[in-house]
Amino acid sequence: MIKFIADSSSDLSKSEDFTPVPLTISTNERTFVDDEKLDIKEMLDYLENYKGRSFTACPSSQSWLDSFEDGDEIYVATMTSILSGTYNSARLAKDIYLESHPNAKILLFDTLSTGGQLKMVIEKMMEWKKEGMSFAEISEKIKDYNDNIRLLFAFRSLNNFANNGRVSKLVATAVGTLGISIFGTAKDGNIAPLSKLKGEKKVLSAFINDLEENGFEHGKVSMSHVENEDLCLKLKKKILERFPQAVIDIYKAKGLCSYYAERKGIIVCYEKH
Ligand code: X90
Repeated sequence: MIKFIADSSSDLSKSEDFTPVPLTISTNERTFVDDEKLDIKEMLDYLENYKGRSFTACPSSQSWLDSFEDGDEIYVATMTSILSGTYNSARLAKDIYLESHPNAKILLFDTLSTGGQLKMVIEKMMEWKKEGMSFAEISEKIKDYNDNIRLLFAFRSLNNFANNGRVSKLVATAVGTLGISIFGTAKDGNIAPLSKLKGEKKVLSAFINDLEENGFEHGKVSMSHVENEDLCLKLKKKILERFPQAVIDIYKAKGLCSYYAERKGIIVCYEKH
């Protein structure tokens, strides 16, 4: 059986060919599993009122192993190994699975990114497979495809990043101010803030400028948001005015990305050429 698998930061839902493997979001009192049953609004409300600390955890090797079940040709993509143990735990599962299934083929790919980029990588591998590409060809081509995707974000807060030691407190402060967004990208597998912007107009221009500077013309754009469809629709309109051939997809972030992007955050990934 051919399987496509990614951790839940891909924001992809379970389907016949695709299996998401959940991360978890926890406080000392509750754990939220980032699966189909998670009520994201309820989680965000709870965390907003919770006084103590919250944290996330990568999937266990056992949950990766469970997702591999019955697979003989398995394509796995993960979020960045620089910020999460997700890739390593999948690597361990891969080794264990191959011991008991020596004829299976497993491609395990570290996107050094997350969110829409991970989603686009999985969708591309599925598309290639449908077109009849072999395991070897897909394994060879996926890095170039991944390198051609750029991730951008605009967040109102970096509190959860800072509290989990994934960005310095210094970068995180000054963002909490009303109307200020932090605009940034993913670089070498890490979060890389680019600028602080005041007001929605500046945020929209920052996205458009970035697309222009990177030579965007007619690729796919994947936008995820945390309770902010409005900003995505505005950005979609602006992108289409400037690049009428862009193929734009807007959707709600699932649990893990919602936790880090926080309310009103958006993540935009695009194919540069
Ligand atoms: O292992 C764990 O507990 C998960 C840690 C995840 C930390 C990063 C989550 C990013 C979520 C933010 C996108 C912007 C930064 C991209 C950097 C690659 C969404």
